[in-house]
Amino acid sequence: MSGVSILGTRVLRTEDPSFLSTGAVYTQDVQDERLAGAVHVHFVRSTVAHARISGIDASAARQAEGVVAVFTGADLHNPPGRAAAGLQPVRPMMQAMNQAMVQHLLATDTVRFVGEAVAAIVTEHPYQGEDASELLDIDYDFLPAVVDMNDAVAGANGLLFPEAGTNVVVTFGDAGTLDPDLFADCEIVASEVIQNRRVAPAPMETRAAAAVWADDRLTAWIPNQGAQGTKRALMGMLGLKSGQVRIITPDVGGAFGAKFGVDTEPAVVCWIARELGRPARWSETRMENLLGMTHGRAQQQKVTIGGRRDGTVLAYRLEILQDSGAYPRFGASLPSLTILMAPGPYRIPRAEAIATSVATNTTPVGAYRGAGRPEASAAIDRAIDLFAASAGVDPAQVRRKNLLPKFTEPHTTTFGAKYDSGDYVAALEAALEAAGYDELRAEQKRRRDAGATLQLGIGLSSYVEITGPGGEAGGPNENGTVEVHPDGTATVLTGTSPHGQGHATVWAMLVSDELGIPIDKVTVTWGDSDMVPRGGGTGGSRSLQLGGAAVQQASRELLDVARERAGAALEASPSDLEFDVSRSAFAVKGDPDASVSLSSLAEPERLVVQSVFRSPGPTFPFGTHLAVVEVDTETGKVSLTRMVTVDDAGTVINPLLAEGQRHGGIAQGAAQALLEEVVYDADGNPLTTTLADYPFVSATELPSFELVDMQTPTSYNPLGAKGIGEAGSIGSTPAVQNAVVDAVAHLGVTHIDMPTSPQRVWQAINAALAGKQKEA
Ligand code: MCN
Repeated sequence: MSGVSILGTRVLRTEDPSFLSTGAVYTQDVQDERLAGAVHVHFVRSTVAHARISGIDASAARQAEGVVAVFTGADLHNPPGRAAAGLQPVRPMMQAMNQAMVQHLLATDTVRFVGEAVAAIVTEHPYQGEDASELLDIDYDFLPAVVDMNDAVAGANGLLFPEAGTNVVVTFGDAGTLDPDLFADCEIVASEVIQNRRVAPAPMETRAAAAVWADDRLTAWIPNQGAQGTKRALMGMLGLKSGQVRIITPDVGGAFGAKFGVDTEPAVVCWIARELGRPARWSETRMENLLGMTHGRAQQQKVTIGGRRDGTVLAYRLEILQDSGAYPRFGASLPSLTILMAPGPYRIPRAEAIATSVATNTTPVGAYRGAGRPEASAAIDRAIDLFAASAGVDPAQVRRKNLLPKFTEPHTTTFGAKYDSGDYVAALEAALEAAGYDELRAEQKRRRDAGATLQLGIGLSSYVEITGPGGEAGGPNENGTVEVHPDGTATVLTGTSPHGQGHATVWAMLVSDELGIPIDKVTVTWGDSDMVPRGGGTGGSRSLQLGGAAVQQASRELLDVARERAGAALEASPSDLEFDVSRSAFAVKGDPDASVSLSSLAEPERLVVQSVFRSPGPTFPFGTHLAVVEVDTETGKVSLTRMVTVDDAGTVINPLLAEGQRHGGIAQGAAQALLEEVVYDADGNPLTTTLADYPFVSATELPSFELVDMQTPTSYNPLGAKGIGEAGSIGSTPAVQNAVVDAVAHLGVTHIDMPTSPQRVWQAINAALAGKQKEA
């Protein structure tokens, strides 16, 4: 017996009342008595992109007010006069990557990017470290900086790691195997080198750590996306055993992929706490965050696309150069995902993709919302528009013609991705209809004919992406534990780790839906490696389809256990009982008065079940984004006026949260197309080190988004849900970029690189007009 399901309804976030009243407790705010008397760590960071450290004189800094200690890379890795502390440098994550490219916890003999931590000053009070850092004398012997990815491949300005013998971190695929005849039968071939710029994740909460040791055991509070993965990474750096580490995840003020695992700074803070026998804390400034936290994207992409004059695409090639930054982190591996998703939702008979990741003297590159898939989408959807322009066919028509037709059984691409279900044409048509595509084109024509200053651009992107990938052998999986208590409340332990996604609300909805316990009586716990020792954390938009499914499964299995107990309590056969969700009670079929409440079955023995949900594979959400922009042809200024999106993530469990995720993703994706870019000068000096220089998007630059609902369930989990956390950032970037190019295409512009700043747009218009004049 069940009442009306709470699933699919717009339940307000249960997290919000405390966020809006008492406030969040970020790592910086943690008031734990174990942290009383903590010292404060300040990192002294390299001011040069590439240099050998010829000497560090810390004597004056050590005398400065409040200074407890000063540590350098040598103190950590080669302590003079005593055995090394067992600290491990960070090695590249994939075996195939050049293993000589190691990162020490503090730079030892060489600095490789501006912002690299060189020394740690430990003080009694915060801010004393910054003052003392003025007295720390670091001598650098400058080396040429490798800033441009193309220079890095060629080894033009030297090598970051001479012992590696190359700046190439890893290659995916082999240029030698590319088919010289790939485009042989194509009537039209279009090609362009496009820049998917480096961007900064810029979460509101910057990085931080707090650490204390007791009985040779570390407890560390670190903002992260998965305590278990953070623990593993920290154990590796500090040479610790599992039983020696407890990670606690306080509230996390945004992460966007960049708080997965752990950076070197928290490891140093943990080491310092042990070394000094005192708790230690660290939190960074915004400038340090922009310098030191991993950046995202940073791909140069050569796209070549060919086909028939009627708009049929026959062949596509993507050649990627990935900037890994100074040390190979997650970003170096991301081209593999870009390659996997290279053809997107299109049916392209012949497609090839290869990639090279290179080290440069810049901040390391990591995951950033979408991680590898927005790059694939940006490449193919820009290519589709280049092709449409060359063929003289409307870009919507080219998409319609080349999208894979609807499928309900998994479809395997030439790159080995197994798309679970999709209806890409329906998503395109829904977006076109919602936007009023034909009227928009008519309005565009009117403005073109009138030679208006403000031209209209319409841009499309049809995407498919992958969520919930990976997992150990046996497929992507996650665990969930549900316990019902005698007082009628329930607790949930989850291996996911929300930082804005609202799992506390949705996991409670799932429990409530199965067990009939009101959501305000369900407490969801995560992010403490002692309480939840196993878990894959939150990333790759995996949480609902794996972690949520595990919570639902655990609830169902708990009911099985409870049914046996209820049978004994009611002296009835368990099969003669039905569970009445509306009363949260078992009753004998046909005799509702003979009943026993679920909570009363939770004693004397605990009523608790842990379950692991395993999916047959990742799922593939899809959709179409349509952007409308106005471009001022005299100044190059772009205004994004409409953003119409269809984002199909299967069955939606909480539309309010799913829409919120779409909003955030669309904003970030549009921002990449319009504004955001981390910039370095030729010597590797970062020019975007404050939020005044780094044009972080805000509501003023964005229209109200027009979200169209579409839900094509997946069969890969009982919820029918795919991921929605990143989709917004995947479709929006190419849609907006395509719209900007479209607005000025009639002037002869064929491509404008991101971000489409007024300067770039103005230059593109002028270059196109000058070209036309020359032709004339
Ligand atoms: N949801 C739903 N129905 C669906 C899919 C999802 O109701 N079919 C709900 C889920 O219950 C959950 C939310 O939408 O509350 C997102 O779920 P999911 O798509 O499973 O994604 P994750 O929870 O795994 O979130 C990860 C994703 C990633 S990878 C990044 S990066 C990202 C993002 O989420 N970073 C964020 N969203 C963010 N939002 C905030 N506020 N801050 C970040 O750092």
